[in-house]
Amino acid sequence: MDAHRRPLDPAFIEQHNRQRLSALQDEYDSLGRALGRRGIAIDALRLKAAALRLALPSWGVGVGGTRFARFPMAGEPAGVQEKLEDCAVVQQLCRITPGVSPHLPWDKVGDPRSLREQAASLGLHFDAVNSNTFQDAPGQTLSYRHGSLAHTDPAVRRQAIEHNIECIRVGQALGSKAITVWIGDGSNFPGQQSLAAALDRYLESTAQIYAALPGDWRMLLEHKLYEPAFYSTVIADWGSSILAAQHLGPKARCLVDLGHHAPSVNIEQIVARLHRFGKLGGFHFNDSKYGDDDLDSGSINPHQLFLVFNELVEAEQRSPADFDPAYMIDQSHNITDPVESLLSSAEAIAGAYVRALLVDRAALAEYQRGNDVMLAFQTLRLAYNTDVAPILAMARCEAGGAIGPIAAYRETGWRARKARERRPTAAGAGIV
Ligand code: RM4
Ligand code: MN
Ligand code: MN
Repeated sequence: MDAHRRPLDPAFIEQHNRQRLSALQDEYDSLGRALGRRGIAIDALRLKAAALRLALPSWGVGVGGTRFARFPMAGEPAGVQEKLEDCAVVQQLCRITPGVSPHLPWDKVGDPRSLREQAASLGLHFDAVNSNTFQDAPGQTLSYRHGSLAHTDPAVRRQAIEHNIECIRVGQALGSKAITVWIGDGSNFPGQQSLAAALDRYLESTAQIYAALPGDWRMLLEHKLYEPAFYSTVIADWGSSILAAQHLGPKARCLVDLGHHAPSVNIEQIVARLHRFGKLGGFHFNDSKYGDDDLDSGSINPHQLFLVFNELVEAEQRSPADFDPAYMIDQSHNITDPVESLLSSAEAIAGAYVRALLVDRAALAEYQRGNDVMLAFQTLRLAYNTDVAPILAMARCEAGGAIGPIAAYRETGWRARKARERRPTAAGAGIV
């Protein structure tokens, strides 16, 4: 790999780390002794933290907006090439995000193979490709106003199916191994559509996409409760999702976007259920207070994120052979610098994972067997209350990332430099 194409100078990160390493070592050693007294080897945790992989959303490095406004930021990326550069900055600083999940047609280019090479030269690769039939692309023949894969008109369905098949072909050229299908189809008024027939049409369309999957590919079905449809959504919940995935076949799995559930739904239980039936395909990590807010991971409910990872760690230990969910971030950064939000989110997700690894599973199982409610709860509490920041920082530093990723990013002056170099964009890369 030609390291010279990396956007940040590694010597700069080394310099940043040199000033912080002795304090970090001190904190790491102290935590190591404390964990040692609990029978936990800190070095094994550090290696696990270093091996975690989270794909970045290509649309997440652009500045997003709401349906009221978008406030562009000087220096934000305009096209997919610039988006990759910003993803590479995130990866250089945190070292657990080498994958980028592209969105088509937003990231459409004439030659996907050269885009793949560009990504490789930046130290990146492509993860699951996302199809988009929730809006009309410029020049598109038929409109998705009344739906796409579940539309009443077979010609619209065909167009949406063909778009998904094209996404698979582009994804193959990019080196992806999965397609994520989220549709906006649904209804805004009672009586607007037959709830039963809409699902039938969806199943028929997705079966045709499924048939075009290469042998080693997965199709990730993403459910969402509401929006843009406000009365009913065709794949509204994990129940519809798992039924569809079972109907389609073994390559179809369910994708859990943390923001796509009703408030207070027990998402960790959904995770356990999906895994139990071999249908846990992956995640879109983000956080939410009210709905599909696409806020930074762990910013609103870090405990829920921990509980999700608690199920994942348990699932992996129970059946390691069939455990391989894809982890992706899906966020919209409306008022922060997206690079900083992604760094903060990667840290929060990795932190939830390492805390979940701290849970004494044997003790927990024993307390559960004996119905010792309080000590079972305290087993989780002890893990959750442990500050694992030194483990994450040490893992990052060893991998060539920054001990303090956001501080280091600020020191680089990346955004100010890009504000001088990049053309101001009316249409940015984020979602509105
Ligand atoms: C949706 C869903 C999809 C994402 C779009 C942009 O709400 O989360 O995963 O591709 O937003
Ligand atoms: Mn999503
Ligand atoms: Mn969403």
